[in-house]
Amino acid sequence: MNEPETRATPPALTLYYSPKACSLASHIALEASGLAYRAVSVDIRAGQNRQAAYLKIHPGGIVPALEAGGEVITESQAILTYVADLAPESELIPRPGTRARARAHEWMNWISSTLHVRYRSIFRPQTYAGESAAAADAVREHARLKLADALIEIEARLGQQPYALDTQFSVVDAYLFVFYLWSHDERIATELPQRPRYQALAARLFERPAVRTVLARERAVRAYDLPPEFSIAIPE
Ligand SMILES: N[C@@H](CCC(=O)N[C@@H](CS)C(=O)NCC(=O)O)C(=O)O
Repeated sequence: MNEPETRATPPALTLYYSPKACSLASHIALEASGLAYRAVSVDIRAGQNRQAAYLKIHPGGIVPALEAGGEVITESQAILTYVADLAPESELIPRPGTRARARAHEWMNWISSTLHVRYRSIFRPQTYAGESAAAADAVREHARLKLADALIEIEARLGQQPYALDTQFSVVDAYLFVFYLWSHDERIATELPQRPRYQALAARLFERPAVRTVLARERAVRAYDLPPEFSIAIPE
């Protein structure tokens, strides 16, 4: 377990995902890595994540989970980093010990702890508000404002470079892609700030074969909507 693993000695990999959930990032990373893996859908909307079979894999009933060599790894940032490190020639994350690597973790940690939380507060305010409907409304309303701030921050952080980490596509882009899709969810119900850099990034990612393969696979399980600018080109 403590020896570094590489593509030469990869463990058997199984990703548990739900269509259009945050697990989409791990799904794209695995596809982009070129590693052999199995993808198993655990549809949250159908409640499959709360069934005994899945709770044996992840007692919290959360996706993503990655089974790797008999162990289960959870948390998107951990899975994304592990998958990228397993296939170093895919250059999905900068090498350890570099500032670029620190930037990758800076992005991923912010996405997990801030960006994702804002969406969750809108989509499932009861996570933070408990049973009270009034508290849920307050959480949702506040999160809408905070989501707008986060999108403005993403625009600023993206700068002029083609990808989140400058010129190299990475797992950070896969992670950002998920939340670009989520920014088109009708439950947000308020106008969000313009996000041209984020949109350009998402359009660039949408052209990548790994992204298209994964979207087609997930949408065959549950045909989720894509932002209007993407819907035409997706192969069914
Ligand atoms: N911090 C976790 C969050 C994972 C998470 O929130 N997963 C959601 C889907 S996006 C989930 O499985 N929700 C099911 C539930 O809460 O019942 C990560 O980044 O992997």
